[in-house]
Amino acid sequence: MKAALADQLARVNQAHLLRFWDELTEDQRRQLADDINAVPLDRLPHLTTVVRGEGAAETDLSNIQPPLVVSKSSVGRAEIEHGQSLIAAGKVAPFTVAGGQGTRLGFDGPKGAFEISPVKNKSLFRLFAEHIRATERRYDVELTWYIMTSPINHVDTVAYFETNRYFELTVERVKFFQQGVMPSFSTDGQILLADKHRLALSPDGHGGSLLALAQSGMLKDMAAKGIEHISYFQVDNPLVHCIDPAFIGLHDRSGSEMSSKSLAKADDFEKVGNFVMVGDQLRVIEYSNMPDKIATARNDDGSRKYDAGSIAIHLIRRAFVERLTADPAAFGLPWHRAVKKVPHVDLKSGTLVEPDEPNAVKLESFIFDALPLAQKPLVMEVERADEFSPVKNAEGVDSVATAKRDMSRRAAQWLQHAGVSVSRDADGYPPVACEISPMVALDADELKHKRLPKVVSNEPVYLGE
Ligand code: UD2
Repeated sequence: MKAALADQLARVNQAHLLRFWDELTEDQRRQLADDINAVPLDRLPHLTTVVRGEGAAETDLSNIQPPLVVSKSSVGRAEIEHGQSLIAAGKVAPFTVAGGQGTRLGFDGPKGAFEISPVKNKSLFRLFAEHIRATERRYDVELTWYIMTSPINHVDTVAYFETNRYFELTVERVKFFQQGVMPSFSTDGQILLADKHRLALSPDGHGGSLLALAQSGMLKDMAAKGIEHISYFQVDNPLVHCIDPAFIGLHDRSGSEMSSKSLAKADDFEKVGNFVMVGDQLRVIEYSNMPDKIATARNDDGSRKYDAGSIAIHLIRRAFVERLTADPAAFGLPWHRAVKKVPHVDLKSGTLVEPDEPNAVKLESFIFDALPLAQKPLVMEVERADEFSPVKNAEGVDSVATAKRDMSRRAAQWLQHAGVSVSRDADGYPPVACEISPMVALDADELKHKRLPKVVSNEPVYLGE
């Protein structure tokens, strides 16, 4: 085994990975070989140029314009009904990307297990599961929920669903699959060892979901079930409408291969991607790559010129993913480079180094880089208060506290819309925690048809089954 590995590694200048081979047990050698085999060695020459900052994904912004954005409120009845008929015919599947590390939140477990709802403390996964069950009941359809995990959280994620009896979903219709990994590199392109027998590996970014859908057999599973559209969302947004008829109807009717939701940015530097047109291509520029001059540009009337923020909710045609991944060797989204602190084994001393400063390069690909490859991509703008409040941080912006408050605000807003008297402050927040289970209503209009109290008192409000 050693000779074959050594030969492969020498060809891509990574022979140092076997530096401690002779000290390893048989099991450890097998583990190291597995890690090495998980790395796309044939792509290493290209990857190491990206690592050195020579071929990273960069967009020429000389020919940039704001994109055309369709407002959700302008989507017509016919489109909504079309979306509803696609859902009822089983042609849409929810898809959650949940392979990330969730380091900023500081939660020791899969992020989807984080308990967030303001009254009942339901976890993100439980909220999505209820949304999916409610959709099944409303449209009298069986949905399959695809969930992408990664080697860092796969076992824990599946165990969490098992402990919670799959939140009453049909077990066979919750499909987990794992995304690929990428090694961390030293800044000169050497793969780092996390241990003498382990590479420093991390998930390859949510852009890896496209290849993972193909290679795990999930695309075939979708095809066999007649699923045509993938309703993609991140694990961190408790306000997400996992399946949205207006969005689906608009996307399908427009013949779009990939559609995205946007919202008006909270400020110039909000940490969301930015939808832009570069020439005739729709693209997202991540906040970290957005030049200040463009982020702060204004229209003649003083409004923000580049105001469409990406909330990482997309509809993707299965046929589009099939087209892109038909030849896996030829397919690849651009790699984005991030310099991070990565503990690693020192090759001379064999001891573990815990760096104080960023010392390593991680590479990730992003799903939104598929937009310029799609036919007729479109952007639909939604209301922030109704659809977006991510849990990213333990405190401050996009935190546990803001997500809970925003869930209460939406519930209070829906109650008021349904004729219930609720006191709310100038920003719409109620004085007490409010929560509406997706099993009671999936949107404000559905709540109107439910039996409701006339007034909300000063006790926390929970509407559930
Ligand atoms: C993401 C978007 C940003 C904006 C924001 C909205 C990127 C690069 N940026 O920012 O533009 O839309 O969300 O909330 O996406 N994940 C995986 N595998 C991975 C990496 C991430 O499944 O290898 C999942 C992760 O579990 C989470 C989601 O992708 O559900 C977002 O990941 P993030 O927290 O790294 O993205 P963030 O918050 O920087």
